[in-house]
Amino acid sequence: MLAATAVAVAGLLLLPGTALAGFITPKSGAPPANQIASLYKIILYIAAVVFVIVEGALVYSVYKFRAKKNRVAAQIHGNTRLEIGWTVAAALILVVLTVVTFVKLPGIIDPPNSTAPSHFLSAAVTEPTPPNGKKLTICVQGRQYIWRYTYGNGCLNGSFALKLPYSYQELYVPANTTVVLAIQSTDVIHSWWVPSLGGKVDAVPGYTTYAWFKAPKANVLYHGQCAQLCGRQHAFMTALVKVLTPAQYQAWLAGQQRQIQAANAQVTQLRAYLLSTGNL
Ligand SMILES: [Cu+2]
Repeated sequence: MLAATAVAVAGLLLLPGTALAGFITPKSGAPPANQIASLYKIILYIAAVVFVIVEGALVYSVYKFRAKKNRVAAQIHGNTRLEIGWTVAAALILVVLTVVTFVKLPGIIDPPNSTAPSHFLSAAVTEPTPPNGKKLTICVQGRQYIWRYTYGNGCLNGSFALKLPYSYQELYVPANTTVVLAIQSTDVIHSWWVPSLGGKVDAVPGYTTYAWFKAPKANVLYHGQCAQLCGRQHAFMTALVKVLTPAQYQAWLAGQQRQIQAANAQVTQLRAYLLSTGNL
């Protein structure tokens, strides 16, 4: 029974690229999610091998040395060679995991260059920067219970003064562009997470945290979810990332800017009317 379970679990862990992919391994599809998933899988597979060996030895021993009537167990005091052996083996596995992790870490932390033609890209000092310095910075603001995205340079300091375009819930980005997110919160701690694009990053009131991703293909929609219990409607605090071609992105941004300006003008007009008629 135990052996069957061990074999089943091992089989489950080692099945690559089946319907179970993404169930026990992280989602991927774009950097740095791909690098995170690859490091995760290496560690998972090594752990799976250790699991099978340890559980196999246990099941074998339980069966082979099971109690029989009137049988007296031999009393054994240690086995130096065996004990040194499994200590060294365990230490070696840890060394391998450490080396692999440090080799793969830069790919997760450091953003790559944008490959798209990128006249809308800019550089800043405090955020992760690709080697060629070209990136697109978008400000993400978590609030109970929706994500707000502000586009354009200076979104951290002058989003209202500069009348920068913004959108809610759905984030629009150009493909093949290193997008750096500057993440903030206006109320409680939220957590930005689009599993197929990268790791989780908390949105903490009073702080700015950063994340980056580089979506490879246009016309793809990525799904995310606030990953920090932030209140009653936390479950509805979803995020969508819509990847466009750079040209589509430019057009969308201009359109969004126009619509916001038109809506603001309308509100101003309405306000003036209500004031003049004594209704406000
Ligand atoms: Cu939240």
